[in-house]
Amino acid sequence: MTTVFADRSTREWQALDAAHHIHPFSDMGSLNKAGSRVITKAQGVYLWDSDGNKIIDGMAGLWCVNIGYGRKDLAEVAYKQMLELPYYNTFFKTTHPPVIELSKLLAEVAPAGFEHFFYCNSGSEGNDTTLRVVHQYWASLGKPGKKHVISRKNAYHGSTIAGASLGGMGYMHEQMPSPVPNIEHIDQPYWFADGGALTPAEFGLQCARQLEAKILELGADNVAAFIGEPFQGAGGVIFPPESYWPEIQRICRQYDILLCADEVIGGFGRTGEWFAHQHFGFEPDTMTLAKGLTSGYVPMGAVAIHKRIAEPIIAAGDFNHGLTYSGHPVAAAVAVANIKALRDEGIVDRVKNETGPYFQKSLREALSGNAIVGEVAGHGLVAGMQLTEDRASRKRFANGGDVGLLCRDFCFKNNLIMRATGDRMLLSPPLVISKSEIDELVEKAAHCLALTARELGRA
Ligand code: PXG
Repeated sequence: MTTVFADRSTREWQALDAAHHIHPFSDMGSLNKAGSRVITKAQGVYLWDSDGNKIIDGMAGLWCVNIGYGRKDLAEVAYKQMLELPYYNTFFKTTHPPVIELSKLLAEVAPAGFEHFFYCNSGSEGNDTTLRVVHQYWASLGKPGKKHVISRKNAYHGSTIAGASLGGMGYMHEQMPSPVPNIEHIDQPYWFADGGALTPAEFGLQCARQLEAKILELGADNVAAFIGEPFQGAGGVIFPPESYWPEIQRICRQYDILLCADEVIGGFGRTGEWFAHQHFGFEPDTMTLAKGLTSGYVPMGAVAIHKRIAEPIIAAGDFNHGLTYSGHPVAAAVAVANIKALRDEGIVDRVKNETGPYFQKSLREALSGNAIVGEVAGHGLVAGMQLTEDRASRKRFANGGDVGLLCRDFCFKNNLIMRATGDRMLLSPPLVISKSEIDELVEKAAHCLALTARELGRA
């Protein structure tokens, strides 16, 4: 097969990239000197770079390629849809078959009550939309005073101004002209770091009750919603204690506060359930969707709105929000093909019953003897490994992040994509990964973590 773009040498690609391309979340000075890795093709769970290295992708791209790379059926659907109707908008009393079919299908795979969907192009826009939906809901009930949204420190909700304001990343807030007002952050449920002598269950309740304290401080009449990732992804695959979400839900219901689940990473099978909140046993009012919605083949985001929220909004008249590409026909057509494949090929079921449990067990066994791995958190096909100076006391490394970067360098050299967030190493492979590919992934991850321990004189 000929490539879309003529072949160049790695040096040539890197020079052109350095000359003209500004990368996200990067120090361009040092990146341009070192040169980026040029990824040229992919198949299944593997990537190839411009030097011909075959790399196992333990991160499904950026937590998104749930269906795996190289699906011809998705490409064919996009091609056909582009020829038939490459674009039309969904403003001004119009619609089209792809967006209708997608909405019907999402209503089938989503939990009962999620029957309405608003479309955008990314998770960030999804959370901007969530904020708009929340405010429109309270306005439609005649309670416009409910304006505050409570989120969490170390949450990731995107990089638009609203997404980053909802998120709890201080280093992003520092670079914004001013954050969106009326957003408050409580602590994250990160037991390993902050749990002290409490049991995880006690700590989970304590963290959840910070929400109650914040609501009481602000006044329940002024609070619109709580937003959270069921498990924090970019923040380090932090799985909250089991006690956390039921208590959050109780508090939201008691004080009449909407519960918004950011399912951008957790959605579409990552934990073995269709949506991660189902794993944690709570019932949100809205869900932000992106990434796995199209498996990253084309950009798309959405907000799923429970009917108890959607109905008053629909009854209230104009909702003054929309994007040129809301419900884009090509993205919607790809999303339909992707979701049908995840469902009809039993991919999500396999994560729940087979590959997920196998991955979790293999990873824990392979790392049990590594002195710097303090915890393996996760479920299904997502895991966070805490690097620690002392396992027994859960003491973390003084320069949080240095050890993670050291490990990531070993991964790079060993053709493994494993992400580092501070001193946690993260894995989130494509959901189509086979057991033998899991063996390879776990073996490589364990090897790189062993090299890291040895470098620190701990093996
Ligand atoms: N919510 C969550 C939970 C996310 O993980 C977004 C919203 C924003 O989605 P968009 O499509 O606007 O990027 C995300 C995105 C990382 C990393 O380093 C994670 C994300 C994006 C970029 C980097 O782990 N998640």
